[in-house]
Amino acid sequence: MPTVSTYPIITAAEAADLINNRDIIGFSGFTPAGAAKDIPTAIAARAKQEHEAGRDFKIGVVTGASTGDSLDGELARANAVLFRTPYQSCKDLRAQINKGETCFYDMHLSMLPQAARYGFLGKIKFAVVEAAAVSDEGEIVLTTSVGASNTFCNVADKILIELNEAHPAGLEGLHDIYEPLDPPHRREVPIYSCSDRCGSPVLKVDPAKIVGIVKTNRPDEVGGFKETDEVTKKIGENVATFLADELKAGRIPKEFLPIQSGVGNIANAVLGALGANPNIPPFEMYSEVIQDSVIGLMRSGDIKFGSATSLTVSPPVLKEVYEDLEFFKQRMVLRPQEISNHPEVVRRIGVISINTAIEADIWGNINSTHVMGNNLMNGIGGSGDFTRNAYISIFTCPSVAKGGAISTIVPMVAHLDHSEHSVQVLITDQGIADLRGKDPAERAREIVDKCAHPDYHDQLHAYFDDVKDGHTPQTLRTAFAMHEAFMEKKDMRGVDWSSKYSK
Ligand code: 0RQ
Repeated sequence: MPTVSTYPIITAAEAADLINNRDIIGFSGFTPAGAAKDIPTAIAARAKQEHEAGRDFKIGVVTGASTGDSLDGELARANAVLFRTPYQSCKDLRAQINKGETCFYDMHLSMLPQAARYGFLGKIKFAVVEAAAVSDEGEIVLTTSVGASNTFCNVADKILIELNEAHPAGLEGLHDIYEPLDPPHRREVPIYSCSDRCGSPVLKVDPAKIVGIVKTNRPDEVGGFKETDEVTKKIGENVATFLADELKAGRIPKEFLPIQSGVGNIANAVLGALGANPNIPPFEMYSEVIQDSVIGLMRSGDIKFGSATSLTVSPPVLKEVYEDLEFFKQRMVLRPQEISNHPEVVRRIGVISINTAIEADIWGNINSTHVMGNNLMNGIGGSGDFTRNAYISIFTCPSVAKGGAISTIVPMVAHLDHSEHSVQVLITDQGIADLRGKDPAERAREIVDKCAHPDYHDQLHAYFDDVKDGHTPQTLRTAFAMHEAFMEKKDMRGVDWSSKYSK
């Protein structure tokens, strides 16, 4: 790749000065991996100056998914976010969203790029993308994520690049950039197995749109994971047991099928357990994120190939990958999120999806995003892209949260992200509820008996055992009694259905 010679080399502050109040900006980043860092921080500093001078200054922030603190954290603390989409996991931004100070549109991640192209998000003025290399011809080697960077560069009027020396130019070849045409001209996405490539290793942009390059040397801000504890270990083992049994029963083909795994501590532990189970053959991943545990499993040969849109690994693990880049480039590909999460491909290649719930109800509906029905945690992310189209869709969660005061199994979810029609298997540390081919009353018994914590068995049975009315024997008067109990006395245990809510 030729060196940069034709573009203006500017400082992050100079880049920030190009931005106008209320501009909508598409930033690179899917998780903190590959997220823009210096320019958003400089925009935050500019916003503070503007505010001190009594002027309004906010920007629309569109990204691939969550980002790092130097993007979401800095902009949120500077009160510089006009709106945010499609996903976030930042403490300070979350607080503003939950206070109603910042608008947040929670979107399926596969749909974000087309929404940007269709103009549904407004005019994206700037794309701000992190790169490992840029050629004079406008060929960009992206870094640890693709996300929606290709689309942002395509639709934006102007492109600003953070050329980050922390990532080697040898990353060229890791990515596969393919962007579908829009209806009515769209064709099938030509991917028939996890390792298929159908695009370009570099992102090609109009060089005339590149208005500045900011040179930097900053690592991704990916945090580590909590150590696997007894609960997450048990959840992981239960997932592995379920999949090994499905394989034995012939409901999963003997070659096995690609795995998708969500983000977070539980997802990381589940993958570790799959790799450790001798009854599960080496497998491939068609997922959105490659997390720490995948790297060890690639080394051991338990994971044969990983397709994702981001390499979200902690700094020591990224160092390990960069030290042996050729080994890992043969075993992984990073695609645009529109392709890594594409419903057509997920359905075609038979992805087994494994995502994490905040709570599940006894009918199989899942809440992935809101605590007690109103406070946003992170967002739906890619969980819906995969769940709705999976060969088998699995949700996992601990049976209780907050030291046992919250049952994650409730009569009715306080917010609905994935409906009973899309959810096939629920797995907690207590056991495995197989919901396939079961009617609502059967599902309720299966979920309570197999997945609920013993402290809540009697209480949950008391909710539905004597309700005989309707196909789904729900009682709207009492459906949120456990949530109400938590809000009143910080504990869901001991709800007395008979005295408080007579049927
Ligand atoms: O809070 O740390 O303050 O105790 O939620 O829970 O158990 O550490 O689990 O890190 O795996 O995150 C669903 C949030 C799980 C994540 C969620 C509290 C609990 C703890 C975190 P504390 P854990 P994880 C593609 C896939 C949606 C998006 C998705 C997520 C904190 O997996 O955001 O799937 N998923 N994307 O105590 C109150 C409950 C609770 C609860 C848990 N019922 N009530 N608090 N918590 N259950 C990824 C992308 O798209 C990038």
